Amino acid sequence: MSTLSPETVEQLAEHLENAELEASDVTKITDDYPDMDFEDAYDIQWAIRRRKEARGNKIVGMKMGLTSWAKMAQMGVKEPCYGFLADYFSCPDGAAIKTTELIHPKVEAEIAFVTRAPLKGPGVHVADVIAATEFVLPAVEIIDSRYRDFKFDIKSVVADNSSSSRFVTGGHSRPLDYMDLRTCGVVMEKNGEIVELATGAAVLGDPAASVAMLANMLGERGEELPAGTFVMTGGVTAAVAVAAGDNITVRYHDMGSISMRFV
Ligand code: 0L1
Ligand code: MG
Repeated sequence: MSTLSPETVEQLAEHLENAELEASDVTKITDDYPDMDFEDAYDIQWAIRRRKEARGNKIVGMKMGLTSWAKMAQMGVKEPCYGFLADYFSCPDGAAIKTTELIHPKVEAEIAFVTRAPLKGPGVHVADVIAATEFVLPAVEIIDSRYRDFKFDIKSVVADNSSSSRFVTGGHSRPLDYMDLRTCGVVMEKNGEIVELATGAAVLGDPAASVAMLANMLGERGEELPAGTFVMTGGVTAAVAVAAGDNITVRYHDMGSISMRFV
């Protein structure tokens, strides 16, 4: 049940979106609104999404966050969350990513799905996701919480579009029946040194479970995942901080690799 008025939701959406667009950090919004609930938090996120669409941006996908124990432990929160991906978040493989447009970026190695049939919760399970998947592919997310020093709680994060900022796709897409994503190895290198490694099972036991959870969370708001949606399922490892001058390569078992540099 929402606790914030529609005017406050719009004000907070403007506040957080300005922080993103101006790359300037802010204090977590629950400091001022301690009683806000998850519905309020998602109301603010959806208001940010509407602001972007009204400005002409396209929504090109969805992401799940905090779906691995490594990420939950790193951030001290226990609930997965979702966010949306706007067109200008997307960067090509090999991109030079401008740190001047970001506050304190971190990279996450993820596995992404592209659907071919709609998924609408409640009740979506892994088998539904498998049946609705066109292909899977490597993706690296660059998160950038707008909160000072990445200090937040889960409701503040959700309102801030779950720290969504940039993402890079690359490597080779695969039909899901060709892959066992649970044993798909992922190795992240920063400046040529291995900094994180994991397999897909790190994400809720199976990255397909993350897509199912997203469809069920959207279902609570009467929303669905339309056919053809790109979905990032969450970092398989803890996120790695990056700064200008850093090079990141993520290698995936049998799906190629993705690289980017920060300038
Ligand atoms: O994609 C993510 O896992 C980010 C979720 C939000 C929390 C964070 O900024 O680490
Ligand atoms: Mg992520």
